[in-house]
Amino acid sequence: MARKTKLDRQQLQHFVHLSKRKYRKQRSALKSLFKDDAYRIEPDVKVTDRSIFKYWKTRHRLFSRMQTKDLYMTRELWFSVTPESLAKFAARFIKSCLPDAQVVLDVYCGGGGNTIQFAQYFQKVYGVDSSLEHLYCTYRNAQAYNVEDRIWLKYGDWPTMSRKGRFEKLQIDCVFSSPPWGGPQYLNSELYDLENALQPRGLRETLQGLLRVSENVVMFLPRNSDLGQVSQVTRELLGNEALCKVIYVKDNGYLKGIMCFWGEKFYNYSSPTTTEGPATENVSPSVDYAIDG
Ligand code: MGP
Repeated sequence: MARKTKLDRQQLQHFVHLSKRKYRKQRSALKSLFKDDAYRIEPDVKVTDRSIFKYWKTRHRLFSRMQTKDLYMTRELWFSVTPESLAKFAARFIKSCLPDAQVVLDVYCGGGGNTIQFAQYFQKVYGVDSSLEHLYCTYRNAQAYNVEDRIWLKYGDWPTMSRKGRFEKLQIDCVFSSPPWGGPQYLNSELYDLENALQPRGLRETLQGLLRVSENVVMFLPRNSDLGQVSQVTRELLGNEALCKVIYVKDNGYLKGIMCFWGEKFYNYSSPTTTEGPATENVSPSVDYAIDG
C-alpha cells in the first residue's frame, strides 16, 4: 500500500492555527515528520528499549489495528497511550450518559488512543498536546481508523491555554484528560500523590481548568491514586455535596487505572436493571458499562 507522506493543505487545517505565520517553525517541523513518515511502527520488529518491551508485547491491546494499518508511536507513547478497550469504554460510557453531546475535548491527547475512540461516537473532537510529535502521531493513528476528518488538533501548553480561557466559548459537551503520570515509575510509591506527581500541574489546578471548559469532566488517573485527594479537591472546587464517580478499569483482566467522572449526568441516571426508585429528568435508559464490542 502506497503511503501518502506529504502534508496537504486540507490536512493542515486539522492542526488548528498551524497555518498561521507565528507557527511557521512548527509547521515546517510537522511537514518533515510527514515527509519522513516518522515514528511508524513495524509491529513485528521487537523494540530494543527494554523499559518499553512490556508495552510492546501487548501492542495489539493498545491499538487493535496494529497489524493491519500503519500506526505511529514515540517512546513516551508506548507507556502512556490508553489501551483501546478502555478508550472505547470511556467514549461509550460518556455517550450513554450524555446522548446529545457532540463536541469533546481531549486534553493531553498523546498518541490519540482516546481521541480516536471519541471520534467514533462524537461529531467533533478537539485534541490538545504540547508535543508536535504527539499531535502528528494522533493524526496518523486517526487515519488508521478513518476518523481524521472529525478531529481538530491544537498545539500548545494546556496550563497557558487554560489560563487564557481558550476553549471556554466553544460549547464543549465533555472534556477528557489523561495527563502525564510521570512515567512507569508512578508505581514506585504505594499511594500516588495527585498534587505533586501529576504533570504538568497537580489535580486541583488541572481539574479547575477543565471545569472552566465544561461541567462534564473525565480524567484517567493511576490505579494507586490517593482517593482522599480526589474527594477533597471535589469538595473544594464544587462544594460539600458534590460527587465524583470513580470507576476502576481493567484491560484483559488487569487493573490499568481509574476513571473519574465529575458532572451530575454521570451519576444521576437510573440503572437499566433498576425497575423502581425515583425517576429524574435526565434519565438515560441504557448506561453503557460494557468494556468490549
Ligand atoms: P503501566 O501500569 O505502566 O503498565 O501502564 P502495566 O502493564 O499495567 O504494568 P504492571 O505494572 O501491571 O506490570 C498501564 C496503563 O496506564 C498504560 O497502558 C497507560 O494507559 C496508562 N499509563 C501509564 N503511564 C506510565 C502513564 C502516564 O505516564 N500517563 C498516562 N496518561 N497514562 C499512563
